[in-house]
Amino acid sequence: MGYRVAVVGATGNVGREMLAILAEREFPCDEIAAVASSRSTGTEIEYGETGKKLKVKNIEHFDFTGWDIALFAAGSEPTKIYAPKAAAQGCVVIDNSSLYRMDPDVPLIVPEVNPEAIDGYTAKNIIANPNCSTAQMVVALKPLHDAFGIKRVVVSTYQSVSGSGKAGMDELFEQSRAIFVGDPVEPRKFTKQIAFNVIPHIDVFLDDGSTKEEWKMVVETKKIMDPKVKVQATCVRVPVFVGHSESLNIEFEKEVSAEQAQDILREAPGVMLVDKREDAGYVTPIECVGDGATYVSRVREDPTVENGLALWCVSDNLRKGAALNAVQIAELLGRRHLKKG
Ligand code: 11C
Repeated sequence: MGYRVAVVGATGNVGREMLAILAEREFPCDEIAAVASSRSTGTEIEYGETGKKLKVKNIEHFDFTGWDIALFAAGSEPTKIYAPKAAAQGCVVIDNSSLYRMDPDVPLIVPEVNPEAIDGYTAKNIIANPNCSTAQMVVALKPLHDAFGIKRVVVSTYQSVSGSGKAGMDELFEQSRAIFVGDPVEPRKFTKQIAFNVIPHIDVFLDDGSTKEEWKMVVETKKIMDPKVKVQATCVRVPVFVGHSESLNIEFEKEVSAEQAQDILREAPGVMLVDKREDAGYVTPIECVGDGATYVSRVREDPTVENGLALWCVSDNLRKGAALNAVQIAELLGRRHLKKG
């Protein structure tokens, strides 16, 4: 006996990945529904590579009663309306938007980092999935925090355009083509030209001069891992289709060597250490597309601070950063709470 699972926002980048990952990981589904806005109603969408096609249902008329789990990848506005409705109808919502992440009654979960926090989901029947740049960072940081105690992290991100949805991917493609054929380049989704450029601006500006993406990395890391850890982030959009990269400088309470950190990371859940200190002995975003791991490379001591380390971390932002983490949460929920069979 399996679960009845609805994927809401099934036609978007993350929704499609959710369906693919549910199929790939053979999540025990008795029934699966692809749900989206009225624009997509009636279209067909593939359920992974199973050959099975799902007819997209209209969220406006979808009744969540009797459904066990709804994976939401619908953005904040529709989520605001339909996630509480689903939760009230008895379906546990696992939400990929930023709407509920900082709600004290909603657990914010990365299964490798804070699985036990999921037990608080009953307060609202909602569980939040973190921002993609936070998820991969905390997977890499947690084993090091457990061993050496992190005081402060300085992170600079190199975030792919898929983080801003299909429109961002289309814009990078169109601008690259336009530049090659000599057509004019018009920024639409991004504030400046993204092709052959980098943009130090993701999400809106806040009063202190940081951006909301940077703020998310700070507050989400504290909620998931440890409120005492200080984080300073600079988030940058780069002309890469899929895969977010991060350069991290970490200060620890305890003395740490690069070798000790490598040994810990080699065994850490969700981490893949690729760190050969030779040409191509590190990971780039292209190599992690379609994979679930958080790759860590370039681990080295940072002699400019006491007990400092620097490292490079890369992951598929649509997978560990979104869809995979959501499915892992569903698996965790099944193991700890919604047992079947
Ligand atoms: C980006 N990290 O790369 C964002 C996308 O809060 O879930 C995900 C935004 C979020 O643009």
